[in-house]
Amino acid sequence: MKAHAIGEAGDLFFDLAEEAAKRKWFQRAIDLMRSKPRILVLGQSGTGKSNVVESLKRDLPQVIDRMTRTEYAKKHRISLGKSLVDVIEVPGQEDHKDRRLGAIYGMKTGVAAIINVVSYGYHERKKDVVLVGNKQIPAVCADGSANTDWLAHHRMLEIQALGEWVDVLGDRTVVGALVTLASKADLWWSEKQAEQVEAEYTSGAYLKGLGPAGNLRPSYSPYCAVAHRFYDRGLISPYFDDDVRRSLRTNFLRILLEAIGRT
Ligand SMILES: Nc1nc2c(ncn2[C@@H]2O[C@H](COP(=O)(O)OP(=O)(O)OP(=O)(O)O)[C@@H](O)[C@H]2O)c(=O)[nH]1
Ligand SMILES: [Mg+2]
Repeated sequence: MKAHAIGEAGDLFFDLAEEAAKRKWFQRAIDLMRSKPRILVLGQSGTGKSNVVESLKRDLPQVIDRMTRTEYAKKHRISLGKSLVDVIEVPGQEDHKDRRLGAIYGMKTGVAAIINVVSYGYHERKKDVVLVGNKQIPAVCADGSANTDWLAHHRMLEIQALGEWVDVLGDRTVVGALVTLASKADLWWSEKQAEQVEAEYTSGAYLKGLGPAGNLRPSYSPYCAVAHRFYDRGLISPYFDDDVRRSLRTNFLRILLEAIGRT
């Protein structure tokens, strides 16, 4: 072959390679723009939603400071297994009810799954005292144990919060599945307590509070996003360690992938 013919063949090869690369990038850009399965993360302020979302991005996220609350609904594009998904978290604070309802009512169709984050009442928010009636209830007792009145009050708020969305989203044509995620297992983990927490979220007042959302193939998963002392001074369960955290994470990711049909 003459030198100039070799040169032309070479140019053609490079043109084709360049074209293929362009198309690949173009396809990738289209794939990225195309809408992804949406996962909506709900739950009261301080249950641990944002830390759960961060733990979907990396195995061990930083503990979010309790003064850093989510102010607006946020979308995160995250790799889950082999899929990209859009995870939308809502602000849980009472003051942000309008913003939260805006995000909930905006979900007219196509929510692959809801993750409702609860934490057995271990809500850690800006204040560490709550006024119930005329009684001041601190979160943590002097001996480092969590105050049972604080826990009971916040469990009641978790059930109340269901009322904001179950009538709108408790519809199988809108939402594919519901996972109740009982986070902060590092604070409450033990064999006996794990049974108690599971019963709390699979029966009784919580199940009743789900109302129509009981049709969303509800599943339950205990979880821990980060190990952290309650209000920096509470006790961590002596039965909890990093092996437990990892196995809960693996189990939750399996349940979530199953829920969105991506196993
Ligand atoms: N022990 C423990 N603490 C956690 C865990 N996840 C979060 N926390 C703590 O709980 C606090 C609240 O968690 P966030 O994820 O910010 O709560 P949120 O539900 O996003 O709250 P809003 O943004 O107000 O709606 C954090 O500041 C952490 O201190 C967990 O898995 N275990
Ligand atoms: Mg948040």
